[in-house]
Amino acid sequence: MKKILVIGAGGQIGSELVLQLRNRFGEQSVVASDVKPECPAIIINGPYFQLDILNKEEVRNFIISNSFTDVYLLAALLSATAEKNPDFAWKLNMEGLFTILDLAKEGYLKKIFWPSSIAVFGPTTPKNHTPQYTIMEPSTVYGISKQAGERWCEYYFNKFGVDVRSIRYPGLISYTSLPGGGTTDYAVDIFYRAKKEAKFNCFLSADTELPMMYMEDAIRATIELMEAPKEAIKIRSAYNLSGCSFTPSQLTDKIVDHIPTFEITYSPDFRQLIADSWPKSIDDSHARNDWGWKEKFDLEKIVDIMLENVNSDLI
Ligand code: NAD
Ligand code: AKB
Repeated sequence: MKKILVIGAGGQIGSELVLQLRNRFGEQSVVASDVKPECPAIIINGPYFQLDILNKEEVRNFIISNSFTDVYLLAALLSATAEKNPDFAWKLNMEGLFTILDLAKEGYLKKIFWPSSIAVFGPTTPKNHTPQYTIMEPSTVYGISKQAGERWCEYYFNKFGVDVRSIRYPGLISYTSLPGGGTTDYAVDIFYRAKKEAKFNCFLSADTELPMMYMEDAIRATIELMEAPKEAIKIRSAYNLSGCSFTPSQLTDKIVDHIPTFEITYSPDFRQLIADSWPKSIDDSHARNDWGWKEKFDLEKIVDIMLENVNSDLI
């Protein structure tokens, strides 16, 4: 019997992942947890527990006493927030991973999902169709933590047989909860502003191309990777994954098709440097070959769905 714990379940990915996991494995089999005291409204259909991943003893006791089989570890500081608090970002992003990897090493967990990011790449990485295996010299604390995490995941698999799986997510776009402090957040914020006041001041420049993905694709990829047979998973660091790539200016053109009065202005800030260090597009042929990945949402579909569904009262 599968018993799943999602840590960091109150965030942009976690809230949607919990719902999909509950659809698939049953409401009572998927426990959501987060450092937030209140269960976010979107996931009140099943069990919720307030859990701080940095409280190692409590996390260990909770996982062991409840006989969880699978953990999805999502708690982290994202790129922009991490640059403002590098010491804490390193602590949060790394310590929690070791707590969970060690539980699996000791035989208390069967499977772990831990997300990586396109932030593992850096300014010296080839920018177009960035390969799975290439130069990786991340220049942000977030990227350094994700790259180190990938190395440790692969190490725990090789050395101790820990079944840990990971994806280098691109920027994720969704409307159910607001994003949590990343460099790609502009591609979510823009829809709220477009709907609310038909204008948006973008913190990246007009021609900053970045890899992006619609959340439904990302959640499907995550569950497909976790459900794939063990032998199919050839990469134990993290898989490159691609949805679509676009610039703020290309995104604006598509929004204008729906809201002709929409106007964008540009005031690049510290996040521009982060974005400039990341790939423009990703080669995800390993994910396609190993476990059959294929995206469903292109830029046009994303814009249609987002404009129809964002609730601009939230901002
Ligand atoms: P988010 O910031 O929206 O959510 C993170 C959640 O973790 C929040 O609900 C927060 O309350 C919780 N959290 C923070 N500290 C905690 C602690 N000490 N204990 C327990 N929970 C804690 O982030 P997200 O966008 O959902 O990202 C989840 C993971 O996916 C992160 O590891 C992130 O690096 C990765 N990722 C996200 C994206 C993206 O575009 N959203 C892209 C690449 C990788
Ligand atoms: C961020 O911008 O920090 C995240 C990511 C791509 O990891 N969305």
